[in-house]
Amino acid sequence: MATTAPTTHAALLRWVDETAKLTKPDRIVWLDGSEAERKRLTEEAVAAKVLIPLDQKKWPGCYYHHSNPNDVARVEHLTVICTPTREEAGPTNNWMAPADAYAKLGAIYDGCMKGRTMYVVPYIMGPPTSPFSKVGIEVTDSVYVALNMIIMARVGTVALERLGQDGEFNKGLHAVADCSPDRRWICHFPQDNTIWSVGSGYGGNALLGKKCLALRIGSYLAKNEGWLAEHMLILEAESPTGEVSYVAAAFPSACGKTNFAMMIPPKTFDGWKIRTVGDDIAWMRVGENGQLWAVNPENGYFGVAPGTNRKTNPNAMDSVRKDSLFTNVARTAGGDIWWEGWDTEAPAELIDWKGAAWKKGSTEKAAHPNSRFTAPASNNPAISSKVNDPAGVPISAIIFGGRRSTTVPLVLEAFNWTHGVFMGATMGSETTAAAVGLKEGVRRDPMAMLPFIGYDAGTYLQHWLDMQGRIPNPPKVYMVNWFRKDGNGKFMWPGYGDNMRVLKWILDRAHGRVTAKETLVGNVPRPEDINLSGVDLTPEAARKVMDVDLAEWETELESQQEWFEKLGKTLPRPIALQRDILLERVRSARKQG
Ligand code: OXD
Ligand code: MN
Repeated sequence: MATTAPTTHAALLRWVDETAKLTKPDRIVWLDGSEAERKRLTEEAVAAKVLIPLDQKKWPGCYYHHSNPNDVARVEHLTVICTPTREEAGPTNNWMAPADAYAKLGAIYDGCMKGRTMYVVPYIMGPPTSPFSKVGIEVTDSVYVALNMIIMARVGTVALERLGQDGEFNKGLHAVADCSPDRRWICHFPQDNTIWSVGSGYGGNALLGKKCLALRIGSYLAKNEGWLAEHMLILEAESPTGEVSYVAAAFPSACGKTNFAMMIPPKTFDGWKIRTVGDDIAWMRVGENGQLWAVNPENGYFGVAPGTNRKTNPNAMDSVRKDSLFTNVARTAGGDIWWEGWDTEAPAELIDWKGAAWKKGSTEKAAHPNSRFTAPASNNPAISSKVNDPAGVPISAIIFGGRRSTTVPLVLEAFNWTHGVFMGATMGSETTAAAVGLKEGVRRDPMAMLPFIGYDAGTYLQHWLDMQGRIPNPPKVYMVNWFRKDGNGKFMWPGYGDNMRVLKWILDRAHGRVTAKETLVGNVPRPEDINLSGVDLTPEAARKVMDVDLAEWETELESQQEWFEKLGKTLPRPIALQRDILLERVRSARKQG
């Protein structure tokens, strides 16, 4: 931690100087990423009541943070792509002209750090020596953000060393400022490799390496440089014979992504081991053997707490055991924590996420539904040994998943790359009436990237199609659905560890070990090829969860028209044609009865 700049990188020094002239902090502190620094910043945060220590015997190195109650989630309506033209941002993003955005936010930043410290956080997304990795500098007025960045990225001297005298870096300016929802903006300037975020201290808005750099700016860089920046977990699967494979999987939020990345296979799959490479983001490039190779640019987990327990995700529970931060969960006066979906019932009394007294039986939630843990990836007992490998890991299969109560079978294999891109482009997830601000029904969420594509969505799909020409040995592509319901509205598939059964079939296919049954909309497992021994499922339910119902598919394909119209004129023709072909085939099969 230094108050004089530990670098001679002229452009960096100039930018930090300009930023300080605008925001006018009392003090500038450069982070070095040392353990002593983490300790000192934590003490400062505790003294300022930004962090509350938990019981250090039970939760060593763990601290609690209440956010401003008006600032608890990503704000898609205030997230903006600032490209020279509106067309470059496309129909799925908010847009502002760069000059207007710089002027609007500049006025909010002006003097907003008076009386405060400006932390300069140099960081690397990706393993320090990897050709995949990118350097960012986040300037922030929040010690909480600085401490989260220390967990989520590789921070300090390591990043300045990689940058050298003249390396390229992302310029990230963040200020919580007065945390006013009226002066809250998350703006991205892809052409300037710049992010300006103001008015929020919440993770996805404020930890600029994550959604802002690794996905929005990342996807723009990836298109220009010929790679993929995706909202995907990366997992490692080791078979009983010691064969190690990797898959990348995209799921919209609330579909069990972290749980899948940290899955524990059922007892009947003894001998299979799942290890985590990443739980949220994958950067993928063509590498050795013409395969797609992936790295996880992050170094920690920023996970949703409610619903996480020793049964649903023991590895996540072990990951948060030490050196973790908890935001907006419930706590006890004695420094313990609790959230809805914890292993045990709530204690009689808690302090809720807003800091108010809470009594068991209250109709209010004790933890905010989007309360989070920030945990170092190195705490995960099932972390892959390849997580820091500069080459990344070779991807055998890409999986797209959503929450669909009908239509989408447990698993469907794409016929080819274009069909796989079509599957990703049309993937959707059901919202419920309870989810504020979202229309009930299926929200289309291409590759689970809807809020994260940093440019025009149709052009993004074209980039996916173009990648086929770059990948001599591409992964197979799948669609999965753990959430299909029976006639009584009950989930048919047990999910969690039993998803291993589906993953095993996917790997057997990817390695060419089993055949599949072709349906009009994709390939499905033959009953004998998917191991259901020991799973709580009647043969009839097993058939139904994997069934391709053509009447449902006709409705599904028809309903995609509205989405395609929204994407507009840049929707790639091969994607539109995929739908036409599938719909034609389904209609004619239905006519023939
Ligand atoms: C998300 C997250 O919102 O990972 O997708 O936090
Ligand atoms: Mn995410």
